[in-house]
Amino acid sequence: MQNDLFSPIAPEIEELRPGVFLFRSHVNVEEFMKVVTSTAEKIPFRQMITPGGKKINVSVTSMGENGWYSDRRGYRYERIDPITGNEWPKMPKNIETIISNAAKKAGFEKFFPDSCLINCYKPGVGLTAHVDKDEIDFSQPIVSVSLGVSAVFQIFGENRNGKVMNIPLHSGDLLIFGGPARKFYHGVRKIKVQSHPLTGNLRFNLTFRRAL
Ligand code: MD6
Ligand code: FE
Repeated sequence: MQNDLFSPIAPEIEELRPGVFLFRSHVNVEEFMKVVTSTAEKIPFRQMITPGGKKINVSVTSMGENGWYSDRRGYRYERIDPITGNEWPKMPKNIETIISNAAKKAGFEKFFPDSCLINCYKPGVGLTAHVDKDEIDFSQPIVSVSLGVSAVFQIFGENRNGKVMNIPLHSGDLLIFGGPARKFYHGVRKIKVQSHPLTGNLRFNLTFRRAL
């Protein structure tokens, strides 16, 4: 389809920089929020501790075969939640399909996530610059879905003092982080006080990963 300056239709997918693809308003927010709620009913959101002993501001839970976990012993993926002793809730097949299909459109043909980390942000909470490096295969992307109030996602590049690219993320947006960007520093600015009909003043972010 033609898509020039005068086209009234926004492109479905935008490549913001090599390896970073944005799909605006791509997912059904109610459908994804139901999955967040049912996951949190089984494994409640909690603040984890970094290996250095600091409490992480963002609250997290997980679904899928493996859940991301952090404490004094390090960052890692666990099959069983160390706190509840339970398996992480299953990743619904329809959700996995939506994610794999989006990855395919960005050129990642065989992305089958085995983990989804769910972040919960209250107003004033952000995420400092980091690289996700607890996964085994960096040729696999990370696919993220934003729900609730808006945020500013920041990409710094190969080191954390690189020139920052600010990307506003709204409810329903899907972002793919792969290729050369997979090892780029990125973070989330402190969330402002806002309101969303389904989440109140909260933002949720789901990151689908191939961990192991
Ligand atoms: C967030 N996202 O948007 C945090 N990491 O709340 C991430 O840290 C992230 O969105 C890797 C790939 C995509 C992401
Ligand atoms: Fe990240």
